[in-house]
Amino acid sequence: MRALSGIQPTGPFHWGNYFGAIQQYIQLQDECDDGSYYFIANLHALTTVRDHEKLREYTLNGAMDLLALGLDPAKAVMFVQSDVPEVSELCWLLLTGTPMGLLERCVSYKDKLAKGLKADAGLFTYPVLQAADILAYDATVVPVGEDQLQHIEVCRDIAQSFNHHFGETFVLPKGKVLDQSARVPGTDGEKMSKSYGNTLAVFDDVKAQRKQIMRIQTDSRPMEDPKDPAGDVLFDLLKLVANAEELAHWEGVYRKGGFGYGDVKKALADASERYWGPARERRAEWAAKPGEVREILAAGAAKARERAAATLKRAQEACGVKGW
Ligand code: AQP
Repeated sequence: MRALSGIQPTGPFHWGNYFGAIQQYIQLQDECDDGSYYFIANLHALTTVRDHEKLREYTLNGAMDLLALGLDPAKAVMFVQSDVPEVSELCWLLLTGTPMGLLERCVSYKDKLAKGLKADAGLFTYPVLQAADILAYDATVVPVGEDQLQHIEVCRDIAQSFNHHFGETFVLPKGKVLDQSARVPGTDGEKMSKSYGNTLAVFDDVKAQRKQIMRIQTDSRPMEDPKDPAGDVLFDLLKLVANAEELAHWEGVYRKGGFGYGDVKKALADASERYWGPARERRAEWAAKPGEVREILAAGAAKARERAAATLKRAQEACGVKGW
């Protein structure tokens, strides 16, 4: 098994990124017998971040976040997407055979349009660059949140079509989601998403995080009514950071009724502070060592390039743009 996944440096990483994806990266770095590759997707981020200083800052911060959360460069290859130019070249080979209709059906693109976000060709063709990212490393498994599963299907379609036309070239990957956190809700109950302004950032300072938690939207059911905790945003978030005892307590309180959401928010803020405390300390240590982080990323890029170059050559020969 070989794992590959990327995360966009479009802003501070949030609970959805961690519980949906990063948590899996950390598990898989121990489980993959054929390596694991994780990258900061700065080329993808260019579709949203237009400030070059911010993009640089988010890229380095993203790497520091991953290290603080437990990614270990001795076990996994960590790099920045743009440091492997072979992938962009592979992307063109794939784009030439990708039907427009396949991309037009992508939900994340349609959602962004529906929410009034500006669409450009980069956003529209995002799944093809993502396919190149995955196929370049012959990844067999792609740990992601639920929102990305459709893109992995698109990747498989593109790879199958290429293999069909030009002969077996690409390994077909499978997406992997965690049942309990495949779609973490944001402070408005919608999918937590950087571009929707509804996030709880992993590394916000304690005060800012409390403020965000206090802003979580709750329903207006009468306080005295018993409530089903299933599907309740506060309870869903509590499940991610609270221990079993606290959860059992709050489940009982919900079912009994007669409580205020303010108390649950306070419990969530306390649990969050405890849960992220150790990673926050490690994050402060990495922040003091930007040179070391850059070295880790450069070493990772060298390993990643070697693999991507071999795949690119295979694809170029298969489709006839090399060896003529
Ligand atoms: N709410 C979520 N629940 C579970 N998983 C999630 N992921 C994102 N949001 C949730 C997973 O995090 C990984 C990295 O995501 P990304 O930064 O590459 O882009 P994204 O999925 O589009 O994340 P955002 O926050 O929603 O960013 P914007 O708004 O910029 O598009 C992916 O594996 C994703 O599934």
